[in-house]
Amino acid sequence: MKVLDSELIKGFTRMCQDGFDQGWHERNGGNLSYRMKDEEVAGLKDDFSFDAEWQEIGTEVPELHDLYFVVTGSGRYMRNMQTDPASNLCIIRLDSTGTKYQIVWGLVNGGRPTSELPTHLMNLQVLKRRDEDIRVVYHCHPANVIALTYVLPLNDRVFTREIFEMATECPVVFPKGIGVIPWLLCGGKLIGEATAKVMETKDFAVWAHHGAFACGTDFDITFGLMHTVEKAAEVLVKVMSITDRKLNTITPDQFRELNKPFGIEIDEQFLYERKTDLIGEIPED
Ligand code: 2HA
Ligand code: ZN
Repeated sequence: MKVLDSELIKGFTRMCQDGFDQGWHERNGGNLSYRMKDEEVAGLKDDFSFDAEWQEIGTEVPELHDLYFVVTGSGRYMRNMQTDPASNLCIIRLDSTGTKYQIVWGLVNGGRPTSELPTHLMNLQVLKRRDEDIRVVYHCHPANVIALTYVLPLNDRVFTREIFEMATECPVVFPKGIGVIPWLLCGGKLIGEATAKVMETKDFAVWAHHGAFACGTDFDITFGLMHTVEKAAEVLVKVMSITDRKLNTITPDQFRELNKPFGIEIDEQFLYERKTDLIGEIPED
């Protein structure tokens, strides 16, 4: 089968377009990666070429050796992915050591995979270890999540709890919470390591003053997670633009009520008792 006719590329580029339509991808902001299934590789391999040079990834991901990934191109615009996938994204395969990649399809006018390739692959490596079915990693620049990184403490517990309180759906969708990473230089190994550390236990990482990363088993789950967090962040931005304190909210015991009916286990570290009604209060313990 031709790569361009595959459901995989249709799903991948639809997600890019959906993110652009949400306003999360100004200019060339954001990137998307997907770890291909063996049967997807087998079905598309006839359309691949194995002549391109091997390039350094810039980090080591030995557990991903010889695997194939769909990734957006560096400097490319998400708004162009659906109309012209062959020039704007690529399929890469990793070498037997997990230190080099080769483009086997796409970026027909030249170019490289996303500048955030080290972070994507380091995330995909820890995620594969955590759950073999997690294969999508998505990065975008959602305005409300970014805005909150200027006014909330950059603390996983506080950030998660404040977002949880903005929509009952939140702890059901991401009971393990959000990890917050302080400002770090993007594009390199250090920020990749920090993000991968979050992904060892959580599905969502915030890069302060920059954007967010979400992961999931498929495009719908991953996009839906980003959408849920950004929607709750929007509510919090609205609340904080009215007041710095809440008159009413969801209590820790009310959150605990969700566990059984929804088959989840909300991490108790986020259900601390509040001493005040101030938004962004840091717990003592
Ligand atoms: O420009 O979003 O983090 C792509 C990015 C880099
Ligand atoms: Zn970015």
